[in-house]
Amino acid sequence: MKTKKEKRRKEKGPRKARIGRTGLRAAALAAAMILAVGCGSDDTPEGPQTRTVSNSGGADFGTVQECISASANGDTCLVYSGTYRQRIRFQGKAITVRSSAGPEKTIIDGREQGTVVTFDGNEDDDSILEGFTITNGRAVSGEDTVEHGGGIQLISAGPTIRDCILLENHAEGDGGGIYSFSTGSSPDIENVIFQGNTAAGQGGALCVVYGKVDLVNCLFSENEAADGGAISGRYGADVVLSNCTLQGNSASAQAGALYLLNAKSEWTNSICFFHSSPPGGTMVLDLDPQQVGSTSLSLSHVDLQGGTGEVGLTSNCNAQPSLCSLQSENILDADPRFVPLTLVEPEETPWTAFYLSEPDTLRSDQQQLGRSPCVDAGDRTAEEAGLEEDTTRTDGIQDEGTVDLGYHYAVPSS
Ligand SMILES: [Ca+2]
Repeated sequence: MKTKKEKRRKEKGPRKARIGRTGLRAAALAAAMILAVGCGSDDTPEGPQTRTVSNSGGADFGTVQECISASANGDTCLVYSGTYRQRIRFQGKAITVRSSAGPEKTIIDGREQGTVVTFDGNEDDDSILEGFTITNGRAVSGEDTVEHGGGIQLISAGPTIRDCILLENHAEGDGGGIYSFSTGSSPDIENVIFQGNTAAGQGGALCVVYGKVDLVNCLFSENEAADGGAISGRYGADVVLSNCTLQGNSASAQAGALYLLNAKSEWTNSICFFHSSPPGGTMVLDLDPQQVGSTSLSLSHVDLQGGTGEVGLTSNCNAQPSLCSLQSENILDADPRFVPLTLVEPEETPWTAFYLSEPDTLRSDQQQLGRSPCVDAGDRTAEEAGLEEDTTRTDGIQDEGTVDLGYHYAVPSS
């Protein structure tokens, strides 16, 4: 899994904006160097630095936080495999914190002591968290803790979170996996798996209050909450999903998949199946008439169990239909024919991958299932979706032609 993603990352390289800013930084450093030399300073000017982290020795630092504290904008913390039992804060720095061996082998374990990763320093997309499993976060009210965002909490921050697994985090409030708050928050979340996260309130995997969250190629599986088993958006939130799979999430009060209150959400090329919630819909549009704003949901090329009949409107929405809207096109309501494969990592935890059935593979069980209706059901090519090197197939053959719906896996290394 990791190798393919690393390859893709390498080929795509860092974002252009980041290269541009790094270039400016380099120019500024060069100017500083000339000044420093001119003044006879002994300081040795340095460009962007990469520092290493290992909890078994042989690296610059033993903890991720020590490395972050020592880093300046443009620097990288390269974290070697291991389980790091700690919580980290980005401190507003435009740095990359990434693992060398991928999320299965590099785990940040919050030990149920609080939120595992905090972004609360106006970070933008030059602050990058990449290649970790984030687990055992626990958001509870307390002197040193908050009740929202068990795995990751974002307050006025828009970092890039990439190639991570949010596994079994919990919030006493909202957002078991991730809680994103404030109009200034606009994280980019790419290739992230949300598995088994829970919230006593809203959004078992993700809760967004104000601000915009972009989710590309993410998997939400078996997350639980009272409202919005997988995702909740409130009060001006804008939750955009493309090529995401939501499966088996559940809600005890309402909306196993998605709950929206004075918020909007747009879904493209995605799958939403096998959810559990009380009657009223897998997706629920709600309206708080005491607050400004409206609620809207747009679905395009989505395989949605029950079709748009599973999009429910609350009585407040029904009372003001002009403020609650659903737009949909190319909705499928067909069993996606997942081929669940049991994976036994990270840390020996068995869990399931959701590939799409493809009878052209040599697996006899898939030949009986037939081809998943989600294959080639997207609105653009795999290349246009940036997923031409990833796969929905158990044999790892890359997606070609029209993009398949839902989450794509990295192609295993041969
Ligand atoms: Ca395809």
